[in-house]
Amino acid sequence: MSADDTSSSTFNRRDLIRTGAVATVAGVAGAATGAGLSTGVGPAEAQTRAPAQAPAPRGPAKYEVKPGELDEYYVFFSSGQTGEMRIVGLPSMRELMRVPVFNRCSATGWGQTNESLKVLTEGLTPETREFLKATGGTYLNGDLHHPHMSFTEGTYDGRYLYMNDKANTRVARVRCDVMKCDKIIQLPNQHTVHGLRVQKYPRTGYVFANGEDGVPVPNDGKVLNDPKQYHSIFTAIDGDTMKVAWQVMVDGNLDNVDADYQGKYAFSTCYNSEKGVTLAEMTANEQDWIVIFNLKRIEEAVRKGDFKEMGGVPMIDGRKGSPYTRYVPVANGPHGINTAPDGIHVVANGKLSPTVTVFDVRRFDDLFDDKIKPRDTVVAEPELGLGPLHTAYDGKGNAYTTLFIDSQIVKWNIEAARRAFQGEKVNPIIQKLDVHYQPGHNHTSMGQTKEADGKWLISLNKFSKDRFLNAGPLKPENDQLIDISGDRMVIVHDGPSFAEPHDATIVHRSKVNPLHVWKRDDPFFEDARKQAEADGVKLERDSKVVRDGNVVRVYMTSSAPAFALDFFEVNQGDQVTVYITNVDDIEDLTHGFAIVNYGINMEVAPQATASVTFTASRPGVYWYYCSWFCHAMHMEMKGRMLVHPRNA
Ligand code: CUK
Ligand code: CUA
Repeated sequence: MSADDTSSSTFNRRDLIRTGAVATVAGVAGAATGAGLSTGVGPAEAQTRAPAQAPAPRGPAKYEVKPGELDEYYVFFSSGQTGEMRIVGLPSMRELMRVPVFNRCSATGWGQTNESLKVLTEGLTPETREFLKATGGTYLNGDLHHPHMSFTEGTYDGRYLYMNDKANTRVARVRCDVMKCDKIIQLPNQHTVHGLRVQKYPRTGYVFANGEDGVPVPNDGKVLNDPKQYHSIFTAIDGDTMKVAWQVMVDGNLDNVDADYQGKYAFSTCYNSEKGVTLAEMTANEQDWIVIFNLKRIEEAVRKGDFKEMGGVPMIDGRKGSPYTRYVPVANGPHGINTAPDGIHVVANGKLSPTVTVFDVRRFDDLFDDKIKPRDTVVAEPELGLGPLHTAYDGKGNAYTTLFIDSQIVKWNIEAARRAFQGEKVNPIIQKLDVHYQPGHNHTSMGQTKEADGKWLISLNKFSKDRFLNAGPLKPENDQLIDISGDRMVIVHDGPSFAEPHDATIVHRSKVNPLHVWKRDDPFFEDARKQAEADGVKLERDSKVVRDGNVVRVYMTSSAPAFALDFFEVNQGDQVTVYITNVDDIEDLTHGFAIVNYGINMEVAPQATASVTFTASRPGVYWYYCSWFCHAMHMEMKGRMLVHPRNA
């Protein structure tokens, strides 16, 4: 780090504090609380601040998204252990929607409706189904780390978002036309899935999922401390069918993954070359790897049958020495891995080492043909600072790396790093910016595509400490918005977020075009439609009760401000399914259906059908009501369920 870098970064922190104080004194709401810079800062305040933030010539007005205006970008955020996906507008950083995926959602009924339970259960492994029988058939938690949009020819195509569940080894898909999860699968043979990214070219294609923890294979409880029997698994999923295409058994623990822009390779950071099972063992070596997967060779092996079938999927042996993989040594404990928009460079982030390692993907062909040695694929290894975790790009040859321990983002030039690696006296570091505090992932606008536009960077900081009003010992994270359109990075907004956005994908709004109301023939409620047909019912027209022994189906339309049935009767012990079809087709006219003291609530958006099944185990009168505010008479949108007592 040069003297200039040190001083500019210490200046930044002091300046931010001073800026907050100036804004407060000037009576401008918000700068100190983090909201002001993107909303209400006028020209007078900008002038006051100018001397303090010397090299920041641009006025703050451009960050403002006025009331009624729309953002330029969607950000698809993960939510870590909350288990949902979040949609945020950028640059306003306004949260637009939460999409339940691995979690149970009280507002939408995700995890309770038949439609969502189908998604949540149909892709579980047979062993898990058996295991979950006692607890209702589905997991109630998830740990969603990495949401990534499908690609066509190196850029986003607006079809799907894919994401992983680190907690229960699942991969989910969200349909971008309705922003609902339509598929979840659990990966066999694998123990956790951490890194997830998708094939960029020619299209997605594969969804790559890293198995992080090694477990004995088979994991039958007979082995604890025999490292030779522990294996980590790399999985490629077919993103169209959401079925596992193939798996590769590797040495070490896989962390993060990315793919090239040529459609030939995927590559993962890999730690624990020691094959240890305790922290001391896992970090004993000075060196770990990135593992490169040769997609064409693996596909060929699957065609020719060079695999073992395990858990119903082809398992390829990709351990060291295999023709399907190459292991390139890097410093101990690499974490993020990110392909640059130039289609050439791949950066593996050091984490335990202050360096990042830069690879040139054009050399991977020669590596697999054994014409060069593994380390010959490395073209730069700049020392950036403490705790490099993830790197983003601006499409202009610069990279932005988070430094977890230093609480900074370092902007550096890839070409300069290459020249320095060849011995030239050049410092690739352009600027170090303090962020608040301890950043994990960072992301640039369209930066994971060929269309990186170099306008915005967000830093997903793990700690917020003093940046917001104290809400108790459990604190939010802090997602900071940084303008990178000029020569210097400038923080323009602090945004608190609840546990725990690891990762995000910033997509220009021109790529995404969701529906305003559901289409009646949507596959999401196909089962309901089929059942209704069998019962001689047309969902959007008929409201009636169909009895079949002690199985009862209640069909009901909803149209503001009334349910078509204001009353239905069942018997204690009946298995009841209520199908609600929202026949309103006005944008934003969502109804809900809740039954008091029965623990039931679900959302029914315009033109959708939703259904819920329960046992009418308690007798009495139970009001059901609309739970989504739909009309001036919303409070009156209700009816009664009478459950006749069993022995009456
Ligand atoms: S990981 Cu969390 S900071 Cu799961 Cu992408 Cu790096
Ligand atoms: Cu329907 Cu509120």
